[in-house]
Amino acid sequence: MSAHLYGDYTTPERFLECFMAGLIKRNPGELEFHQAVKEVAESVVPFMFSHKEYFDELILERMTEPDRSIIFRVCWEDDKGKVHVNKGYRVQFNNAIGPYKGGLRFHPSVNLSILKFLGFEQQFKNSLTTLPMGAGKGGSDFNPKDKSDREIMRFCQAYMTELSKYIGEDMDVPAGDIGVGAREISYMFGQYKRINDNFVGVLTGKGISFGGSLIRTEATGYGTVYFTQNMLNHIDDSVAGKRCVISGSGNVAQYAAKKINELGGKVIALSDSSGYILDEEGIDGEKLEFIMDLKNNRRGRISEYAQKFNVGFYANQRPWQVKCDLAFPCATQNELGLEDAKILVGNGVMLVAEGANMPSTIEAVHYFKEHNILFAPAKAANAGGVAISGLEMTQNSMRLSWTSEEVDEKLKSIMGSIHAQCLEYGQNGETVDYLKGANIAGFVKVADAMLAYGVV
Ligand code: NDP
Ligand code: 2IT
Repeated sequence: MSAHLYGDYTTPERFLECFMAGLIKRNPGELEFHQAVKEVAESVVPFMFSHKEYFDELILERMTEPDRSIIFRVCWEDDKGKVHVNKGYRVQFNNAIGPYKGGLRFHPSVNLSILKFLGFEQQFKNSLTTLPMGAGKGGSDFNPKDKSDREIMRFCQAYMTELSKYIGEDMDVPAGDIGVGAREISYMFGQYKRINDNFVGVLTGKGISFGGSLIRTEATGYGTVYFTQNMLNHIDDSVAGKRCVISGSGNVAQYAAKKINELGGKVIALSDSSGYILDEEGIDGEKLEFIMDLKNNRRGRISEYAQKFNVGFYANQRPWQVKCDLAFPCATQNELGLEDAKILVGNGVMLVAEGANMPSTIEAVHYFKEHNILFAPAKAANAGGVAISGLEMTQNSMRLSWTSEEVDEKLKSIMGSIHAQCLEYGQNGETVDYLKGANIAGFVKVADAMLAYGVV
């Protein structure tokens, strides 16, 4: 065995400790990044003990160091002519199995740690989709709240003016994430096209009239519910009749709610960063349409739903205290901690599916495992979004568009294949450890490609 930078091979536990200490030393203060790596390493390190070639070639060390992190200034003017400066980022994590691929997040909390955790996770998620996509993530600490359309447009143009130097349809293909939806992707695509004078699929999540894929908007939420359906079918159960609680009310939450309703489940709670609403009658039909209009067009607060439909609004609280069968954290990272997990389990939750990226803390994930709760980790459950982004790239390259039905069928099939990969690596006697299954299945494909390239 070759000399190892941080290793002590006595036991997987000892190696993990040394490896994490090295990672923390090399990436000081990046708490979210440490957390995301630890969650993967807890599954992958024991697996590597029976696949020593990954140790010898320092594959895990390589997979935890991005290819590059680009940080730049974004300068823009508001409606009053006042100048603002934000930070812009693109972390190009790994292109072993395809062009860098992953979303852009505009939120005041964005920093390098958050984008590195997201880019790191994206490697495994994109690998699981079965499509040829590497991993990246980017964004800005720009806060889109209370900005006019023109301000959003000027910011997106300024951001893309710099980002355009680093992306390309076969090189790096960004998409949406928190604070970046169809409106922002359109402004950015327009700016890229203006700068480069070529019409190529350099972003996904585009409008349908200019190269977007049908079902991309719905894909993450739908995919999360399809994955849930796979897990429930595996134990001869279904979504029908289940009480469901969803956090968030953005893109992922909205379409998770829509699909749950279609499958006969009942969505009783949704939230935003100011609190949650509880509607025991179920949030469906025109009530869900009200939320979509509120959030996507009027850009208002979820409390307006409580006023309009005369139901409870719980300010500054998360919805995990609501008794439910299925819980779908679909807002943001670390929104579900150990105390929340205890309440959910105490109230009889049977399944938790992560629509958001890393919404559960490591302590919450361990607690779910100890209590045999079915747990769908983000990199498997929410992979439908980037999967359909991959299919948008395919359609752009072929210069054709598939129908909604065709794309939806492919989405179902991809989510089924991710489920099968989780079973392959996560079956544990009678039960399935979906986290372990997703981590190892996602790891193996990228790791084998990296091994094949030699030392690069
Ligand atoms: P949106 O911007 O459409 O919606 C985000 C939702 O989460 C809003 O309801 C927002 O509330 C809430 N939220 C955001 N930040 C916080 C916070 N710090 N505390 C509490 N609530 C918060 O984003 P998406 O729906 O696209 O993304 C949601 C999650 O899903 C993210 O984790 C994202 O990374 C993940 N994801 C998204 C994919 C996609 O295709 N869009 C694909 C895979 C994963 P408010 O409006 O009040 O800020
Ligand atoms: O976290 C994610 O997978 C996304 N935000 C979607 C990325 C993409 O390229 O569609």
